Amino acid sequence: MQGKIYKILSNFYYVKVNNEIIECKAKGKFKKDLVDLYVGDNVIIEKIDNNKGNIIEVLPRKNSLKRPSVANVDKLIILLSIKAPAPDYILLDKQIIYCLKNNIIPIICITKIDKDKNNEAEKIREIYSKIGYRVYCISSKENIGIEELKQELHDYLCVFAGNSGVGKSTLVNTICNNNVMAEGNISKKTSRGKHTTRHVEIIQNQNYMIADTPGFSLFEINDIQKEELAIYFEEFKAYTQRCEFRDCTHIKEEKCGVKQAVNNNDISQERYNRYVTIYNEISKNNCDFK
Ligand SMILES: Nc1nc2c(ncn2[C@@H]2O[C@H](COP(=O)(O)OP(=O)(O)O)[C@@H](O)[C@H]2O)c(=O)[nH]1
Ligand SMILES: [Mg+2]
Ligand SMILES: [Zn+2]
Repeated sequence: MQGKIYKILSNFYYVKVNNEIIECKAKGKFKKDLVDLYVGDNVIIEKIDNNKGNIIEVLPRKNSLKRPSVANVDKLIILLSIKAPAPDYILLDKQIIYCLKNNIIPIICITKIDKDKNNEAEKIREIYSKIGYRVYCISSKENIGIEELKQELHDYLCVFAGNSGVGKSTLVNTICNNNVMAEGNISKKTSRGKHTTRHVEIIQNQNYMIADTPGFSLFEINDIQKEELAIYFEEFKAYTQRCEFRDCTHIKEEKCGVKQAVNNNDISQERYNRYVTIYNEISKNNCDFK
């Protein structure tokens, strides 16, 4: 029988098979060979009792996230809030890069739009939907945009990411219509939420598969070389043929199609600036290690 690991508690793996949860152990030779089993892993089990079984095989993963451990993530719901905390655009772009690198669909979700006095959400939506990303503007507090977002999540294994305090727990609770997650209070001093979410588990609710996580606030993109960074700024691609050099970095070169496109407003200046910032960050890291 094939199923998906929904929860791991010490040595027990809770595997969902046809809408039924089977409590499994990883046994014998298989256990020894196996480095790790993650929530989200698709596994083959043999049933030994009514609600008990053994995991005998794990199927190849399409991706896996390390901290926290989740496998086979379909969509990363990247949350950024209009206020408290202010939008972290560098983090947003790094998370998009991370998704593209790991075969995950990035979904951008701007939260707390009830606090949007300057129509900032619309600006963000414009920039990112033009590139081709799906952008949702929501308010859990005033129940705006929740239904549209729900359609996006249906039947996909989704992980919510974003800085502490952006409204991850509140949103998951709103979507699931119950109090499955602890909501942190924002401490006035730092304007950042407390870490209240501890373990990973796929929340079982109708047709949603939401892996609640302690929060992906920091993304390491150490394994990305600066030479490949431009690939992950997908809107550059249409203009790179106009670069004079094939290995153009799109930074210092004079005849650069990407820079021309920025000047013509075909590529967002802000996105381009963040490309340069991230490029320099990667360069520095490389220098540190070489
Ligand atoms: N104004 C407003 N506040 C929100 C909204 N969603 C969440 N919050 C508040 O933001 C704070 C942090 O929310 P929480 O869900 O714990 O954030 P998390 O750290 O990302 O899980 C809490 O005080 C929430 O009440 C919203 O849509 N509008
Ligand atoms: Mg939380
Ligand atoms: Zn160039």
